Amino acid sequence: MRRLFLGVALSLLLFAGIGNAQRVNLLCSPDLAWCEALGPAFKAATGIDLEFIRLGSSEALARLRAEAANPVFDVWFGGTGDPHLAAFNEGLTEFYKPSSWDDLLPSLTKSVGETYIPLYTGALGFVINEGILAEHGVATPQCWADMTNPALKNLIAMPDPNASGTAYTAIATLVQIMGEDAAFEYLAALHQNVQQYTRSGAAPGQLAGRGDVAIAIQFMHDGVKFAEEGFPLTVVAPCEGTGFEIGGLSLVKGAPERDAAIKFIEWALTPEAQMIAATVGSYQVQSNSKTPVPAAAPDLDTIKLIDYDFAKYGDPAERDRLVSKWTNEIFPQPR
Ligand code: S7P
Repeated sequence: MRRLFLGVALSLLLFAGIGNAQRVNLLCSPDLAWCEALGPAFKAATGIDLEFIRLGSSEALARLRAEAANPVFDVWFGGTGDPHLAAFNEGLTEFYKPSSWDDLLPSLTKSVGETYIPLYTGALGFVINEGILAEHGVATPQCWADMTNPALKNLIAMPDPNASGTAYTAIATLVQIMGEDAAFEYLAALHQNVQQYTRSGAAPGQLAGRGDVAIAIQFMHDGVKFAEEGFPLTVVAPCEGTGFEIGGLSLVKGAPERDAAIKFIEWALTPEAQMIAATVGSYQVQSNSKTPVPAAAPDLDTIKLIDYDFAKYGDPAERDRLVSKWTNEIFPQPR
């Protein structure tokens, strides 16, 4: 009897433990190595398990839309800000104000308001294989205007805005710098030089690193990572000015593990958690003002950043309109 009682008590304790076990299901959009490093560090800090699926910004938004009636993910970590804003506006995420809100860089919290939590920031630019340019006798472009030089035909790669948040940031940036009509004329001229539109925002840099193209249009911090990995790449900030992302962190509305999700969000914004990024080659500037800026991060103070209108260009209708316009008017043009 005593053994039976002990056995039943043990099972009850075990099941109670399992019932209380928390696990965060993460939709993770930055570089895979950063996503992979999060789980062990979060477990060590909190005892909570973490699983993730990695999807780029736009694909992550599509996934949240598809699962809106029955959410699977608890938190969306990283990815360009526009789709986080769209997710908030569509009721797919809810705003959670973390206890570290006042420690986050004011320029970032002011820009996005109480929609999503800024996780990091980084500027768009050119990632360049100077050896390939030299083979073609072309000088290193310093400005957006240089990129339509016919000598660069087939030498540029950029992501496809239908699949990539990075690409949408580039289009919205050009519209803000040039005005919409001139930006679309520019995109048509640039199209003549583009050899490949990639699904992922970081992929153009890999093409440039391998010498398949000479120039990638993408976030500069991704180019720094590839250069550090040994690819012959340099990064350039366009002279006219450039756009930037405010990478997001969002609590999924109806998150199955809401309490664990909030613990993850609180942890992810600590300097200790944010410092993990640089250890795996992700050189964005992290949002917590107490997180040291990695020495390898492109210095945003020396880059001419535009006054990016996040509210306007994060609006889902505006985003869809610009992406459709590019898809219908630019992409089909023969080259
Ligand atoms: O690699 C880091 C990074 O560039 O990837 C994020 C994002 O997933 C890019 O999404 P797309 O593939 O949809 O362009 C950026 O937020 C981040 O800086």
